[in-house]
Amino acid sequence: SVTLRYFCYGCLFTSVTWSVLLFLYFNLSEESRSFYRNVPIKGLQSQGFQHRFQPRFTRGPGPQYRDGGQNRKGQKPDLSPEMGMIFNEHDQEVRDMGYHKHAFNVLISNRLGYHRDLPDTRNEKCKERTYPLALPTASVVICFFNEAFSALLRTVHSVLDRTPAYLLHEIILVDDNSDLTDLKEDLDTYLQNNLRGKVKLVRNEKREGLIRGRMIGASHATGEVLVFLDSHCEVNEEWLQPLLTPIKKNRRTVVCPVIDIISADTLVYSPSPIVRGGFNWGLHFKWDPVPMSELNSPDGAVAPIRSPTMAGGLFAMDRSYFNELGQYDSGMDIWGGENLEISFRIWMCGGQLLIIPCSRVGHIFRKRRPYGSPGGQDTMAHNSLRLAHVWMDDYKEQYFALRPELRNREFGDIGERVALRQRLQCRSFKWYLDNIYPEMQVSSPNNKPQQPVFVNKGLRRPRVLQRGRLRNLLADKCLVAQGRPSQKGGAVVVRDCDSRDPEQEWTYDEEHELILAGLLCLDMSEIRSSDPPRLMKCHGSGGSQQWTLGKSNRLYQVSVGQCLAVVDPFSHKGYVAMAICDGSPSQQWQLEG
Ligand code: LR7
Ligand code: MN
Repeated sequence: SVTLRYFCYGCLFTSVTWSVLLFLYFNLSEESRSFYRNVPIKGLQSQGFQHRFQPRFTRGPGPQYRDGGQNRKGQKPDLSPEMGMIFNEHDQEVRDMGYHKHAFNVLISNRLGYHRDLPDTRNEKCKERTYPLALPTASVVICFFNEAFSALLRTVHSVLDRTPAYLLHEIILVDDNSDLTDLKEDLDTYLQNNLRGKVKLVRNEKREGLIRGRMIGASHATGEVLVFLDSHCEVNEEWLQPLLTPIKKNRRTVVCPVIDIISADTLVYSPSPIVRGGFNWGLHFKWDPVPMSELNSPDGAVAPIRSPTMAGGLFAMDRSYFNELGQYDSGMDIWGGENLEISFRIWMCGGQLLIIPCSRVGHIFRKRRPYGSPGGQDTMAHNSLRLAHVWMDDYKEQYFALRPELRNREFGDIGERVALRQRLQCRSFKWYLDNIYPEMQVSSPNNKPQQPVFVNKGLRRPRVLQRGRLRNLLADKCLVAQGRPSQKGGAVVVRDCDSRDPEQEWTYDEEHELILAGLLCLDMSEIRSSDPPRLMKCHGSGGSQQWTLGKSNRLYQVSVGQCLAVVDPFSHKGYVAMAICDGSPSQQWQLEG
């Protein structure tokens, strides 16, 4: 329900650097590569081109997916848009199965391996900050269900690589009864061979869901602070110290990093704007702009920000305070609602919830959740009902006004949670709204929805790099809309070129979009990569609308990993399709002015 929109600010310079790095890698000694050899990881072993992308297993010497160590300000990391290129059927299968099972590009995730450098997305002022040396130790708890192996391992290694050892008490992995057998075996092998020591694995006998899963993880933890992460994250430079510092100062402080965006289609890591957590009366979490009144500290953009709610997945909390405050509601199942429940509880029962702008952790934002609940129940509704009945007093009516069908729905026994609220002598929901979330409108039904936080693409047009007709060199025809280009979109075909026809004019911009007649973007279906490309409204978030115009005249589609080809160059039908990039004449295109 949360849509993050963001710009691709210039992946332009990246491909050059990338090629240089690959070149260097090939020319490095056999010795540094033999490092990978005897590690049997299923599904990651492959021949041909792919051996270049085999993961690194420890942070030893040798090449890595580095950005040159410079992290030039405001730039994307050097991740080539062609990282997802498909070379054979095996690649295609990894990609398609990956989208099916995990809803992100697992092919790229595997190629990235378990370590990569990230752009340092912090404000410059953060880099000058210092933190006390004596800080509480952390137990990092990562609960997962059927996670893609490489994403899980990158989460773990990013923590090991970017956390001072003396602060990292342990990492606790909770396998929530995953049923992907490969994942189980691979993880066992990998943990035995590589991660003995700081990483512990707990397996749930049955599927518990992320809420009880985290409680189980926390019950095994012995560090002073609990840090929860989703299983597809990458922590950034100096992420932990700024989280631990405010907890050390006041143990009733719960802190969240800024959650940076890892694209599900390209795995590119980019900064998030500084926003804070809110919610709507449907009890969905949402991001809000930070009100001016909350920004007026002398430290401006880098001081902690009070947040009415948290997104849920990424936060740190004193372990004894977590227990004292009632952990989570163990009557909540699988997914949803626990984030608002713990947020309300923190504020109403004497704690505070802060977002720490100097701590950055990336998270893969997927467009759909790739799993359901075991019995197909709507666990979000079940969990929300529980939290509404325990914490929201009369304001639960706001929820029922939107979801009348839930008014009489069973939600199980909440006796213990009500008793907890009494025992902790928590304040009223009205107090919370008045003092912590005054922006929240208590509806009269005709209130306008609040402005979206993420900037609308239409407000800022990316710079045009090239303009002209898009001619296929073999067919000697140009790519056009099949009918008249309209707001609705539609198919594309090749037809005789006509230099005076404005409806044949494409623009190629710095965001790697191809826009026809200033109107619609060339777009690929992400679910069905076998479908031909089409024209769609521009969405501005790369992926399915991101193309590169290569040196060899190929037109490469970033999220699909294939090239645009004419199907039968001499047929009048003019059909086009995506195909494995092979440099053949049917795949050669020129954008000519
Ligand atoms: O049955 C399950 N068992 C699990 O162990 C279901 C899920 N999980 C694991 C899963 O593998 C993952 O590691 O739990 C974690 C979270 O599940 P996601 O990644 O499917 O959730 P999400 O990122 O879509 O949803 C957000 O809201 C959830 C509400 O229950 C949780 O609080 C997630 O942690 C939370 N994620 C974040 O806050 C990251 C930033 C997203 C935003 C905004
Ligand atoms: Mn997640």
